[in-house]
Amino acid sequence: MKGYAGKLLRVNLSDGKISKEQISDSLKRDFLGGRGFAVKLLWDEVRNADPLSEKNKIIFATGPLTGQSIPSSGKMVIASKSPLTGGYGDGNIGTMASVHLKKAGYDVVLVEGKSEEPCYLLIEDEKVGVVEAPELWGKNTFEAQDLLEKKHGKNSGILLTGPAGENLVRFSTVMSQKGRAGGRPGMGAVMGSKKLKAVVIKGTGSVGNFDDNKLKEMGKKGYDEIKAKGSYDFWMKQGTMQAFDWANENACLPTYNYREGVFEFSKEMDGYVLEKLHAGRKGCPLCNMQCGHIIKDSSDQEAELDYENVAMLGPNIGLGSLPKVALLNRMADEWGLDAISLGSCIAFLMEASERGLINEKIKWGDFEAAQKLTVEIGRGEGLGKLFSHGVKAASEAIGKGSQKWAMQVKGLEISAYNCQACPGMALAFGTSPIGAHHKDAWIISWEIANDRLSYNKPKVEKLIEFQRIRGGFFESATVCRLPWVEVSFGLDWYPEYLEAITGERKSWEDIYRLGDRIYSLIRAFWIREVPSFGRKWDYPPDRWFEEPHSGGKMKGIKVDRGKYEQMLSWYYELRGWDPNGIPLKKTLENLGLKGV
Ligand code: PTT
Ligand code: SF4
Repeated sequence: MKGYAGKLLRVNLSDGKISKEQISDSLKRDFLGGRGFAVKLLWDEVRNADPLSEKNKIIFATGPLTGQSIPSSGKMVIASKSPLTGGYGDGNIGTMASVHLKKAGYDVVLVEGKSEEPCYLLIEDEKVGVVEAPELWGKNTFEAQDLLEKKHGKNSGILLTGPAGENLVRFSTVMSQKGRAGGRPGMGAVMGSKKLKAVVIKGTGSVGNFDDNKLKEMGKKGYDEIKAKGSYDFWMKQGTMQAFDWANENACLPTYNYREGVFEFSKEMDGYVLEKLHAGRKGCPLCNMQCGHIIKDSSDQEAELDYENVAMLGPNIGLGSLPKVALLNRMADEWGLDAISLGSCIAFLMEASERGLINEKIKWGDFEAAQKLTVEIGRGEGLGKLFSHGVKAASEAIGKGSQKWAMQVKGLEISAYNCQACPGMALAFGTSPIGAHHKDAWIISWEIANDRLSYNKPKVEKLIEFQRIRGGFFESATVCRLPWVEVSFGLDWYPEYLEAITGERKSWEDIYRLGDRIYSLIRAFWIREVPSFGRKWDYPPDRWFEEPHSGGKMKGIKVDRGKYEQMLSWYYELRGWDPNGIPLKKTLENLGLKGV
């Protein structure tokens, strides 16, 4: 099939063996790419493995749309068995590495085994090698990026783990280009456990498409359409930070460890403040709506900001200064820590201190304490040791009912939307296949605009539709979803692009089925790998059921547990899973997953 490089590069760090394998047309048809390839490979090859042992594997996977001259296509999926959750984990990162990988002749890199010494993987077209790299070990991701760029060229594609990943912090992420981050559920720690500091890719070839002329023409039309959208100018001014004001106005901004949805200092740090402090823009390759906004942080260094990071390291920890938040964000990037999980851990600590559950006195908004804790988490030392396995493990260690306000699902810290008054989004977090990430179903804006407080079946159907498009299609295609989400770029472009690239027409029905196949296989992976897995893993924390907001326009509202139960049951029914969330045999067979 056209549009793919057609090869998987397998690198075993234990014995140094490197091989190149053909990717079959049936794998391409049934799983498309990116997340689809990743879950199939993990299902087939990673069974009962300790995520930080040599038995685990890490996968870097592109899809047919990756690296093409179409809008925002510089993305790849990084996936592994997660050391944070124990189940399927992945993340999506925009980086030159995705573009180079396909040019080098590979759709997927699979790294297995474990190196004795720090190393990096160097891929230069056909030439592939493992390079010893003691000098890189211990370097932060900005320093390591500079060193590798100096050696291999500024334009190389570089994926890195930071010192936090080296120290096996369970929510360490993979970084690229000093500001792109992907793999929230500990993909950085999997690299660290393999002593794999980086993957450096330089490709010079090209992938043959079915109809290059048509693709070129449609790609240009796509870029033009994006620029002509009414929402484009505002997006270019604020990027994802446009969500900040909206979240505060709609009382869903995570504030004081998700106790509240409105922050009293929001006007000091919203998208308009960002506009004033704006010092530059960054982003992924092949994108004409780049969303990385740079400001000078409180130490006068450049830092890149996104809504999630600002909300989690700002209101959620009670800190109302954008330059200070930017500094914490930069530290997270340098250490290679996921900024969402970091914000959740700091907030949990502050609340634990307020409640007298720990000896240390740390007040809400204490910037110095937040910096100190970030370093301690990155090192896995002091108080940081308590948090280096994430907020779920920290709350289990502290006990005393603190699990109720450890803001996570399946072990992954919740991203930046407070859901006491958004039951559909609460279910989206509950059923996200990697733990509480918004990426699979950001139903919240639809919910607030249409049907906020109801718990009905059409809402559950809408949630599944989002999961099919976002978690199924965009993650396996693999391209950025923000053109569609943020400036209403037409979804119908994508089957057209796919056809020009691969030569095969896929209807939306086919695409939804692909998404369902991927979801059921991810579910099967969790069931196989986590013995206690089942319905109880699909609930948000008790805080959302028990503690209503104390102020704001959603004052007094919380999630109704009985009605949530009903929505969850509808969700399973619609997916063809049993009441415990286990896919039925006939569902698996219908999806072509016989034998799973
Ligand atoms: C993503 C998660 C997000 S989602 C954000 S901000 W967001 C946080 N960013 C972090 C960061 O930065 N530094 C850091 N140390 N940790 C961070 N953790 C958080 O990670 C990102 C964009 C964004 S910005 C979003 S919504 C969209 N996500 C996409 C997706 O998931 N799939 C897809 N097909 N397209 C997407 N487009 C957008 O990409 P994770 P990136 Mg990221 C500094 O990976 O693990 O899913 O975590 O990739 O290249 O940085 O682009 O308001
Ligand atoms: Fe990357 Fe942002 Fe562009 Fe998406 S919109 S491709 S995340 S820069």
